Amino acid sequence: MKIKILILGPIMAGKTVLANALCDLTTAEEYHPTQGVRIVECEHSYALDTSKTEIELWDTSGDHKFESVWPAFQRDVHGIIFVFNSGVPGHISELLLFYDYFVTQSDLNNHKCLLIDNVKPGRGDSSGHAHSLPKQLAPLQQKRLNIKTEDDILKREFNQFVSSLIRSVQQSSHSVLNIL
Ligand SMILES: Nc1nc2c(ncn2[C@@H]2O[C@H](COP(=O)(O)OP(=O)(O)OP(=O)(O)O)[C@@H](O)[C@H]2O)c(=O)[nH]1
Ligand SMILES: [Mg+2]
Repeated sequence: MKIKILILGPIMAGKTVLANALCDLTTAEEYHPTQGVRIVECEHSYALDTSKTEIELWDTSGDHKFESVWPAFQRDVHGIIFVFNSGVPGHISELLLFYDYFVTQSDLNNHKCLLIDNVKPGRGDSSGHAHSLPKQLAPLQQKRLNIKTEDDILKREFNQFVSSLIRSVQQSSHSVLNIL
């Protein structure tokens, strides 16, 4: 089975850092903006499935100059991880733009989304409170953590998220078989 997961969010939110952390790749110290998209693959063992699931992580650019390829990002997607920093002005409105295009307009179920509020140290908000999110985003699973230093928590969340995506793919293929 192959699962396609999009990583979306504003420029410099930490999407590339997150994709690298999940695939055990190292990230360069200096910032390199992603050009369009970078696809990285990792494997996942799901407890109820002895076969390994291949996961395609689509580490996208937060830059709107790549909007023309958003339809290709969207095609055959199973789940979305949104990365943002609630302490950075403008990130929540950017997040809503991505949410509107990739979830609301695409009719994707909120259960197939995970929100990661990346708390970067040194921004003065690392011990602060999470900034409240707009009500449209309330039904989404969300986690506030530092991607770089809390990668064990990140991996645990990710594994749970992927397991739930696999379950929903299996359930929908069972219902198709029942119809046939
Ligand atoms: N200290 C710290 N730095 C971070 C963290 N997340 C991201 N950064 C830094 O922030 C910068 C941007 O991170 P990226 O992951 O490249 O940002 P991006 O969301 O992929 O940005 P685009 O590809 O341009 O859309 C990099 O210099 C990272 O090293 C974090 O959790 N802690
Ligand atoms: Mg990037």
